[in-house]
Amino acid sequence: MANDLYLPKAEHKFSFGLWTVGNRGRDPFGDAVRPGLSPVQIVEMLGEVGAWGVNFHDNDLVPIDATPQQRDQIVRDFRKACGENGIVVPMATVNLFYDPVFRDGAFTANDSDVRAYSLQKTMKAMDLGAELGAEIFVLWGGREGAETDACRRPDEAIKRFRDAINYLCDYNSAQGYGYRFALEAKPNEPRADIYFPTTGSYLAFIETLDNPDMVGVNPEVAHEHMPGLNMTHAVAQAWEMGKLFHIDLNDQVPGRYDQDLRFGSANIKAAFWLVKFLEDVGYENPRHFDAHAYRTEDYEGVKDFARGCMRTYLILKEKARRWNENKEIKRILDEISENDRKSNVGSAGDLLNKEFDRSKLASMGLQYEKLDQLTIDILLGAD
Ligand SMILES: [Mn+2]
Repeated sequence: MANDLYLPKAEHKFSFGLWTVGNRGRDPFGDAVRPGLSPVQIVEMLGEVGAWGVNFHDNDLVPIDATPQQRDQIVRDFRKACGENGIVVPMATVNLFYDPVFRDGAFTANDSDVRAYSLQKTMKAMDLGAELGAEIFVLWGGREGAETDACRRPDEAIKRFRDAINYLCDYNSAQGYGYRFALEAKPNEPRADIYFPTTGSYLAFIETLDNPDMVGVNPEVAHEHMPGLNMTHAVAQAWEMGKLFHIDLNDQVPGRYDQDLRFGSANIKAAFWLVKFLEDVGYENPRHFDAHAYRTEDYEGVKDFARGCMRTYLILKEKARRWNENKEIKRILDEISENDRKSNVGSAGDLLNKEFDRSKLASMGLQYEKLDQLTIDILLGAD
């Protein structure tokens, strides 16, 4: 059956955070619309919809004020539920944004006690993740920013952030956890401006760390689309540098507040190029959906949302296969690659003496209109 193509399987490595399907629909203007689900209930739901993995912030799983005994009981129950539902824990992260203590940032806060507490909280979150088998540790610095640059020099914030990541890399080595850290950029929200606003900012920063090999990025569709950037280009740069350790899939209309929409639901063409890229290059790390259901949905609607994320990915994967096998597209791509092979730059002396026919080079149509329409035909099912 053709529709089997669109059923999620473990090999697809589809994961959801506890905070995604567990999202209760709170927004800045309204309270929760759905009852809370326990981590065990969420794992049961993920098993039911066919997901492969579950991720968590420390406090999604263990409340910030839990006793050590409560923590251990929660971990036991959660581990059991994962086992019973065939769900793995590929990634863990730390919440350094919700508690009021982080109002001025975590690793970049002006108060050194806040910075030290943030490191301690992160190390404990790393312990928790390692206990449950996580191999990737995501860091999203939601509060690492400013409303006014009067508060600190931004280069000081960058230095503090570097010190924190170096410290955590040392802890990772000392404990033998073998985590790969994945830094997640966002330009703004909840702060007016967040440091390291784009994936490219982090890719440059990583090279300045003591252990750059231990650190990569976690690009998120919504975070690149908010300022109108091209997610696939950010992902491609990370991939080409060997830094695409994790990915957050969702959707977002550019220029709006942080929407975290179901994957592919707003910009189907952008989602297509992203899936095609990931599949063409053979990306094998988790495919994490960092999104949540509309505020209008009940429990069943949340499952529709989760199934929809995975189904859209798999439909687009099949569309990418059709794109790669389309004869007309292949013919145009062959012509493009012929043009790619015409010139060999050679030595500087040879190149300086070579004559180019500029007007001829500029006169030939490149057929990108046709290529794009063939893409649209495939996406709309008219191929
Ligand atoms: Mn995210």
